Amino acid sequence: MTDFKRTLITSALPYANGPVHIGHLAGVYVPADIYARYLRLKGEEVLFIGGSDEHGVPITLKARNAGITPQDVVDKYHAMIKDSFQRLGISFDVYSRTSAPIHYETASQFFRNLYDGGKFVEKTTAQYFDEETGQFLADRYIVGTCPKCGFEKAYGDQCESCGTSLSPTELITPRSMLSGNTPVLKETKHWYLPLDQYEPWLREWILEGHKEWKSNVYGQCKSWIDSGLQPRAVTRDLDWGVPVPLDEAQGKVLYVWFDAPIGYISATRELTPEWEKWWKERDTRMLHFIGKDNIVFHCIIFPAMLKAEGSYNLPDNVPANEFLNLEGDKISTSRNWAVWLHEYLEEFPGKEDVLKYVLTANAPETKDNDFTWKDFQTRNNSELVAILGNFVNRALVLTEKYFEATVPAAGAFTENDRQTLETLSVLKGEIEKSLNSFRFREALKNGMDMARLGNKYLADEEPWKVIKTDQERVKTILYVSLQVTANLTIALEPFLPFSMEKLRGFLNTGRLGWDQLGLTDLLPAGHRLNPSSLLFEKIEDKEIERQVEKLLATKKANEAATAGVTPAKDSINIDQFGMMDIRTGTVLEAEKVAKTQKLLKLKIDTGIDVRTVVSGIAEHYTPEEMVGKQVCILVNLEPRPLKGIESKGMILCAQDPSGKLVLVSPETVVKNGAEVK
Ligand code: B3M
Ligand code: ZN
Repeated sequence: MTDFKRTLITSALPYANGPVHIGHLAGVYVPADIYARYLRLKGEEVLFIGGSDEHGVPITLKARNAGITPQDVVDKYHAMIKDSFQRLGISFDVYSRTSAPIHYETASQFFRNLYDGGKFVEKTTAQYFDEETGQFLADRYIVGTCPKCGFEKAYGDQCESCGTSLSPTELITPRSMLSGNTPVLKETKHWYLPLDQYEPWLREWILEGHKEWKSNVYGQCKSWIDSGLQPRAVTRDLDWGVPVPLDEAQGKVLYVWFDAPIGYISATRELTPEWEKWWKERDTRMLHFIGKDNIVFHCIIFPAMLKAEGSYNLPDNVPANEFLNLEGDKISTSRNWAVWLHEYLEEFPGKEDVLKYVLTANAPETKDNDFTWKDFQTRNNSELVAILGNFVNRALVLTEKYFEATVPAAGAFTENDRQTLETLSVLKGEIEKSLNSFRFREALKNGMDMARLGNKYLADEEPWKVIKTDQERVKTILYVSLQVTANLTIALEPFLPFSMEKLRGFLNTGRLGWDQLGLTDLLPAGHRLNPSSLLFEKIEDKEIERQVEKLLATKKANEAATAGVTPAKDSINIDQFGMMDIRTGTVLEAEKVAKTQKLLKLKIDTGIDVRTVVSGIAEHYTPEEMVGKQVCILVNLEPRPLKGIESKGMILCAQDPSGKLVLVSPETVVKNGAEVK
């Protein structure tokens, strides 16, 4: 690493088509936040950039399915994501979005610069087109069988089963996501970034120049480069995105993965007029925090774009993480298999730091890892409560009890006192070493070792016993313990910002800088402490059981969905249910409706009146079977004509996934007109 004056930290822009979950947090936002807070604490110049990625086909598909506009979709999720990040304490300097006008301007300009500089290759190729909807089928608008693994629902840009990146024309038996039809090939012109031309440079820059990158990142880059890079289209035939700024490109937009990383630049521009200092001055260091599925875009494609443009810095490091699983299963938005941040914040108020702690202690840094609720509880109860909380609580409470909440003056130090205090700067060195190489779980462990040090010290010295014989000695013991406590507020500040703020409140001290970490006189004798309370609370079994049950319900719902059971509808309130007037009634007469397969005409005594109902049950019940049966009937359904017969109401049936209909009847005969509710 060369000398640098400032650090620009970017974190992957989450797609604004759903809320953020623990996988996103563990992979990207929690480590990025820890690093940003660490640098700020060191007094370094740092910017931490975030924002929502609001383009791409999944967003337009979601909008289409919900019958709303793509802008409606991104407005909803951008607001939700931004709010939940803020509540968790992710300390972005700016959280922008790629539908912002400044982004349109920045991304268009970037494209123009490359275009004017002759950096693109133009190609007209045959691409799939849906004749029914009159649309080209880019990326996720098309599905088909994966040529590599045979998975039948591979997308036009990627097979989610084997991970291979694809182009639509590679799919076997392609189908349109819009109409389900087989698409036809039609010619269209696009602009390509000739990645093949950058291959020698990428080899040199990454494979020779960045051997220090994490092995998972370096390895992925090497395998991409070794398998040969192809020109990549940076435009698409879509109507949602940044329009291609060329007259001849009507109806075309920039590919989402072209505009999204430029979003980092737009966000910096939104924040400060000095944005160029952060992007172009060579003494700025740039770091991209991302998940492993984004490595190729941040290590190969975006750097090639920046290189082609010519005036921007390249990333110094891309500390990408692997994936976090949940209770042994891959996290999945579509299967609702996730712990959603906004729900966690509602269900565990005041425990923002606990989530960050667990996700860091168990971060998927070198391999995929598993989040379990049991582990969450154990880490809270046996680490945060039993190690950290217990130590600071004892130091504070004993000082309150013996010395009226005032830091006592130390006498002569024993060997143990000296060693304990000296260990503080040793631990500082270890935390720094871990953080500087993006090993966050180890850094957190180093930080917690400081609390372990304090616990061991108290266990060795037993001030609660010594107080009976030697009050002077206890003054020294608590002086030392309080210095350890004050050091903890610095060492753990990047990881547990809310809790350390609370602890500083108890200690009656302001925020201390990283350069003060390791000092042994942070709290002078005579300094008054504030009243304290517990830093962390135990999490009870029932809270964990509730979460496990919630996941179990999700699992059941998913199983039901695969078995063909329709998912539950949105909830309604009791008044809405009460609007339906359902009664018992007896079928008096029944006959088939002429020239139909499915319809029976029924005369029913509803207790209120005798009326005619036309019902689609002829394939399941004969007229003879129906006569005399007591049924349930929705009597206040608007009358409607069916095959020329006015049908007044609807009889209730259960329908199984095969389509079979069974009448819903009272268990024993009741008076006609009884209300069903
Ligand atoms: N939105 C992919 C993702 O959320 C994409 C990241 C963009 S970073 C410029 O995983
Ligand atoms: Zn595949």
